[in-house]
Amino acid sequence: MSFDLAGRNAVVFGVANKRSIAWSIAQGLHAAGAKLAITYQNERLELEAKDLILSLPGAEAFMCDVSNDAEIERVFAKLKDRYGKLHTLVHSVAFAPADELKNDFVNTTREGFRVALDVSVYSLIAVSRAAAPLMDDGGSIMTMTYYASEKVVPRYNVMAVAKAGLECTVRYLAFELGKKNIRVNAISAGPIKTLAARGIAGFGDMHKTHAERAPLGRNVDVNEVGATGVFLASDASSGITGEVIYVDCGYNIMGF
Ligand code: NAD
Ligand code: 0WE
Repeated sequence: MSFDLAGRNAVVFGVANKRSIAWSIAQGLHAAGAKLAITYQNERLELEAKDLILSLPGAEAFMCDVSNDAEIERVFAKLKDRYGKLHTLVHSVAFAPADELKNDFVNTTREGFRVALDVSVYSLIAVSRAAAPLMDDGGSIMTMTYYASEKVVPRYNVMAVAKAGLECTVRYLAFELGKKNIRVNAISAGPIKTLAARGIAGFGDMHKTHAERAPLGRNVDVNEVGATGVFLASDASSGITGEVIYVDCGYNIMGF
């Protein structure tokens, strides 16, 4: 599978370590010839993320906490300066305070709700607004979602509300940015053992059951998500916008 992204500039948000979905997409974009800017959240992740990012020839690393407007502004000013134009934006960021994914949904706190929707949903609007003026040749924006936005997955809780909001945000952004030939889509990935999944109680059992029920009889590999990201960045997906694309070995089609 080879898509040619030579001459394209991409920015990827959400690399924490080598298991991150963002890292898999970044590697795929790089292999297809794109020039990459990759962001990581904060100083705590800097050591691991920066080494990884700089291991990709030509890639540049930027720190950006997406809950901070000034940091987003600062990063896009640098991107404009360094690259001029942007063609692809990957948003692979989500967070809810740990307690919100442990406690009963009915006890969701106002602050937990605010943080989850701010980091996991509003940030897509903020980075898309900042990226659009750099996407003079049109562009492709993608984000990561999960099936629990539609059907209940116990303990995904306020993150499910956030993902439902995120998928809706994708449609509204796709509508408005369509006139600039900017496409906006979401990839709905099956469960993958990343840092964000690691701390979740019962994730191991869920992962196993998911594989048993999926039509392909296995779980998705992170590089299959990476390949879909490359497809969405490429002209091969030029007619696709506002969509949620499932990369879940077919799990979502099952009723029983
Ligand atoms: P990950 O932990 O590697 O990535 C999550 C990223 O979000 C991290 O890099 C983290 O630093 C970043 N982040 C959190 N708060 C931030 C903030 N305030 N500012 C900037 N960055 C921030 O885990 P992942 O599984 O690769 O998650 C990436 C995306 O994929 C998320 O949107 C997640 O919901 C989604 N997703 C994951 C799975 C799964 O099973 N792992 C399945 C479907 C969708
Ligand atoms: O989107 C996710 C996880 C997102 C996530 C993970 C954490 C863990 C650490 C958001 N916020 C936090 N906050 C933390 O403090 N996934 C799709 C993976 C996931 O998480 C689940 C799952 C699955 C699958 C939580 C409960 C049930 C299933």
